[in-house]
Amino acid sequence: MSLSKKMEGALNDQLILEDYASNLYLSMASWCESQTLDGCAEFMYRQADEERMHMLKIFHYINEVDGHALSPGIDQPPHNWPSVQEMFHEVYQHEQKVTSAINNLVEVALAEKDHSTYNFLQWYVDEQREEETLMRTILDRIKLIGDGPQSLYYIDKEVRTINAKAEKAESI
Ligand code: OFO
Repeated sequence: MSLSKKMEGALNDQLILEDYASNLYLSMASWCESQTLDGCAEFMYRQADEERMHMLKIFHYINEVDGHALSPGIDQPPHNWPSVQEMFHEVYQHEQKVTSAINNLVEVALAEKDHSTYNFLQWYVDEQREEETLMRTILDRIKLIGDGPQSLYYIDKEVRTINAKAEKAESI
């Protein structure tokens, strides 16, 4: 089987989005470290690696089905955030954007009657649901912890715990 040009183009566009997410999260990891938010940094480093893996999985798929995967260009992500709360809010918004891009890809696969790509994309549909839930959990905890004087300490501790759980769940 081979990819239609439309499907190939849409998958190549997704490579750009996944790669940008990886760069954005790497930049966030670095900012967290600069703020001595080491738990948040660990979380963002792991997310950056995951996004790179998401990008590569699509990359290999395109070539496997006789398309041509195009190595995505690098756009500079932001390097600073006004607060860790706002940073996580941006992560959540980015994940929502990726979810809607994945949904569009599924629509293209259906319109092209490309059942192989449709099946391949179901992994991403599940992954986006999990990632949105994870980011919402973090935002809810941040809201609960509030803005008190020690909030950063507790936010960082909480994110470290969430990260350890997510890491464990992935290794099962
Ligand atoms: Fe690639 O899952 Fe998030 O963006």
